Amino acid sequence: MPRIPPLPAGTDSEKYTSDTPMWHAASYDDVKQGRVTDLYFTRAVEILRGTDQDREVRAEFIAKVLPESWPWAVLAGVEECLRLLEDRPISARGLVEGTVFRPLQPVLEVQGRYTDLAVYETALLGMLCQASGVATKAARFRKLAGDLPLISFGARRVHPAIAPVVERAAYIGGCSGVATVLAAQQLGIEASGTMPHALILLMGSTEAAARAFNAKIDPNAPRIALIDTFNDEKFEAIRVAEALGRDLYALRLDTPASRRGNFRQILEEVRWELDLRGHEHVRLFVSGGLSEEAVEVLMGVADGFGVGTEISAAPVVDFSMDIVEIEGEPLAKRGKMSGAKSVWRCDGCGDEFLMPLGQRPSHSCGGALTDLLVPLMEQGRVLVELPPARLIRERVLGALTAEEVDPSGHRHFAP
Ligand code: PCP
Repeated sequence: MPRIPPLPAGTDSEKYTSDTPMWHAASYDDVKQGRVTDLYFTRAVEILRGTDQDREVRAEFIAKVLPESWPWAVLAGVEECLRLLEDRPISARGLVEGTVFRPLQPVLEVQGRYTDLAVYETALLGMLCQASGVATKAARFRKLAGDLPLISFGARRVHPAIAPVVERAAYIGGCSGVATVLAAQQLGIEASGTMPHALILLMGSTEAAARAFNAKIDPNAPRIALIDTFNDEKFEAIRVAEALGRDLYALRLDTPASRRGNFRQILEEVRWELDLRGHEHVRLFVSGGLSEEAVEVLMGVADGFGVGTEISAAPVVDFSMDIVEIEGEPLAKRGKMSGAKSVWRCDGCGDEFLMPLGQRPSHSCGGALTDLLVPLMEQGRVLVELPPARLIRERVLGALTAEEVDPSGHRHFAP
């Protein structure tokens, strides 16, 4: 067993022994105990603890702007935030996981003695920023792909210790499935996949690999052959379709950029040749460096997408956590609006209103107004059902089809 490099002096060494294999990742206990925190928070606690200045605060999480000028984003990571704060003397209000939100809308507010919550700021932000970015990117691809299969392929772009976190966010955002086995198990779904180029190289031909797949792999697994390894996609498609016949479910084109040219025309040509020969049942899946724009161009000829980097390495949503109230008195730093807030949404017209907590907007479209910031935790006790990712994903899909994400955004500030 290779020895783990010695830890910096002062680390509680009884936790890290040479027979405790670990990556350069934080353990559950490291995060839960607040060890994944920025030093200046521990210093603030050291200065404030036991003094009159250590007071009850409300601090809210807001993104002033969204990446790539997104007009909306999908909130993900809330469950882990609540697990982190559970059993701590902290209360919280917030949007439920999977809610579509907009810039400057509070998504979470924590309340408690400052020194009880300070060391969690780093971890809370990390849990929300990354997961919300991934979920939003997945949702943006879902809107472009309509009801077509959209598989998250991107675990290979992130550290394996957090791959299930990233794939959960991609699934919540609207991906139909995920490629990593562990993530699929945690989500309670079947993992999605086809075949790697390596299999075809070792089997000597795409046809041989497809036949072997058909002979050896679980009969319930869809037969999807990768057809860009050796030869032109058109001729590979015909050969594989004729070899597998009705057993063939789909072909995957992962055509390298050096050969891609007009990818849509390649797909149209393959589609033509397959249909001409009676293989209308064979679907065409695409993957490889797919961007939102690429999916938009391929709609109408592609029957499914595998997206990796664009989703798993999505830009983070730049949330910040800021005090907005101390001992019940509104107070915030320059650039932030002080005081606890409500985010009202009209279920009639979709309009949204940011109001001081306790104030309702005057709105007259006849729809019912709901404050989206709901009590999530009371003194460390979780108050809400934490639904499985499957149900959170359904909430997101519902929002994507509703008015909620139309470009205008319907957002109003209090007068
Ligand atoms: C992999 C897969 C997708 C890539 C990586 C991940 O390609 O087939 O095309 O998607 P992304 O480009 O959106 O990040 P290769 O590694 O070339 O294929 P394989 O692993 O099958 O050899």
